[in-house]
Amino acid sequence: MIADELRARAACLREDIEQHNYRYYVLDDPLISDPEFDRLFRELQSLEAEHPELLTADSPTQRVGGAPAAEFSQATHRQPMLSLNNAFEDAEVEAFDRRIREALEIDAVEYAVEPKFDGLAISLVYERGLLTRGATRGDGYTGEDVTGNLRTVRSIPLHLPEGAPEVLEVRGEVLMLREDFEQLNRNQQAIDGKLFANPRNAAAGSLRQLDSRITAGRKLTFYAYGLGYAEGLAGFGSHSQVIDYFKKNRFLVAPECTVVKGLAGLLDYYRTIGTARKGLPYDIDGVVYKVNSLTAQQQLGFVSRAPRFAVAHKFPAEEATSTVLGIDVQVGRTGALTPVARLQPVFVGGVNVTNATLHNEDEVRRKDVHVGDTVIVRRAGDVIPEVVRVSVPGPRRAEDRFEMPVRCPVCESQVVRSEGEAIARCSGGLYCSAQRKQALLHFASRRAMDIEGLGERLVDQLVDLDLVRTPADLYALAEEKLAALDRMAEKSAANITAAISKSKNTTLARLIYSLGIRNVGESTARDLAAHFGNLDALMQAGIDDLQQVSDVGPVVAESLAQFFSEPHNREVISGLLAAGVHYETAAPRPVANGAAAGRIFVLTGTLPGLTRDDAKARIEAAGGRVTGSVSKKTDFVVAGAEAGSKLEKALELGITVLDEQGLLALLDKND
Ligand code: 5U1
Repeated sequence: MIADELRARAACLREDIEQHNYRYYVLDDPLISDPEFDRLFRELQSLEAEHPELLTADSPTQRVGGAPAAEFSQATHRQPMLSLNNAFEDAEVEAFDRRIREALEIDAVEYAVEPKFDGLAISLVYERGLLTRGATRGDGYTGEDVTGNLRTVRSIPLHLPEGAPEVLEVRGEVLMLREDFEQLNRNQQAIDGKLFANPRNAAAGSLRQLDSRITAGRKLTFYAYGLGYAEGLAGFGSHSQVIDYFKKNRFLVAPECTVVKGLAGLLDYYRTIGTARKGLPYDIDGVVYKVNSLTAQQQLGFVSRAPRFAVAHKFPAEEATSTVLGIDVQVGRTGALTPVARLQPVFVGGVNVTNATLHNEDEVRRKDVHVGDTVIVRRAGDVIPEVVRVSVPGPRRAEDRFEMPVRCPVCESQVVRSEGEAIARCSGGLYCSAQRKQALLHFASRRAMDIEGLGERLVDQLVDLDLVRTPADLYALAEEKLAALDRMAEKSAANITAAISKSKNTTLARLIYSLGIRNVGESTARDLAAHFGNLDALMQAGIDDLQQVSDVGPVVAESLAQFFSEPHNREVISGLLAAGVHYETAAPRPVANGAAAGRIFVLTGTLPGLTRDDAKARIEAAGGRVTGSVSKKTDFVVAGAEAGSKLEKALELGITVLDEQGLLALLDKND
């Protein structure tokens, strides 16, 4: 066949295979048998192997995964991925509906209703119809770029049909169907591999694989439920029209999505789905109600980072019965002492529970929990399991009664419970090693300074051996010291030192959050960073200045002022800055501005319409980098006619190969 015919055949095969994928994975209505499908797939594979210039980023052959990545890069969402407010009781749903009716001044509201998946929220960006980025939700503003992994998910279209808008961001959930989860665990068992506690953990573990070939071997499914950033998209009148548009564009949408009228419609839907829940192919933890009219959604807007036009009506958390073996006291980051019931292990809410919180001393008394009692334990989603109530009292000997210790069980400092407060606290501050450990773990956590590998076991040793007292000490840790610790070796020590060093480059919001200031969570840290722009200004701000920041009231302002007035805290901050910790104030350049941004390209062969210099200039203008040789770090190889060994190497390493068209499609948004 001559070149044009081969190109046409490859295009035809790509389209056919994707159509069959769609019939199989989305419609559950295959048109051809598995062997017939395999034949088409193999024909495309061998065509691409013989003529690598025919390989495109959206070829279904790319769904098998590529070379392992060293790490995921960050992906900034052009429109934040918000979370939903929750409702647990009918009365809360009633209040939601009332607020909407009053705000819109109408008698009955039309709602789009759908199941609330227990999976992972995902954003998919299509540029001119080509899937260019898939990212996790992360903190709602910045997630992880997991495009390579998401390409392996068969129900995610790699490109959209003709007439796609300039940019389309589709949001939804990646999950593992129950039957795929059970099959995965059977396979894992057969190879003595790790078993997953529930489909959600299995989906999360599969999506966060640096080696997309592993993800490809796990059966994940994507359900679309919302629109994110879009350019050149025809206006929709309602959410249900958006859902229809997704279906037309080959996305999988929950068949339970529908439209109902008024409060009665909502509550009816909740009960219907609640009854059907056990028989659904996926885990859900509630249902979602959205005002159907998009104009009304806009009018209603948002309140403190959640849409006012939508709510998640959650199912009651799962409960189980267990026995209290003991009541321990845990010391938290701020010194709070929490009584925790040690339990006979029990499987609840998808995990094995061995500890459940009793919150505080008053709660222990109110629930009248003693060692030896049989209790009801509850676990909902990612929330810490809790003891709900006693179901059968135990023998209740004198020693079975819980007493809050008068001295901290870790550092023996005095325990103080201020008047009117429910929480008893260790007064040891950072003298208390438990508080120091928690502060370090918080500092290193993913949403804070994101120091991979600095987990509980290592922090315990670092603090117990007095190698680290404050977060600033982490930056002075010698690799040999780390390597000498229990369960550490040269390689792991080098990885940790590298992760610590990498964390020096951060954002102001993360740095503020990492300090662990009481009452300052992630979103407050972000607001403070945006308002003050630098740490000095924040540290010098008075109570009134602080309260100028949105959502900062007297309590948060007081916590901040108190934290920064403490010489010890100022010292830690100076230590961090002196160690080279520095921050970017502005949010990083949005990746959506360029699928090529930050990516490494290698050019090989002659492109039909671009000189090598042109191609290089365009890639660089889009924020990409062109290097001379192919390695594991290469993101794309752009291959033209008579491409040589670089192409072979790319195929060997599983790197995405683009032809000129593919490159231009990728770069187009940056022109
Ligand atoms: N099913 C569904 N889940 N979920 C989550 N729909 C849905 N919509 C969401 C979220 C966070 O957000 C939009 C209402 C903005």
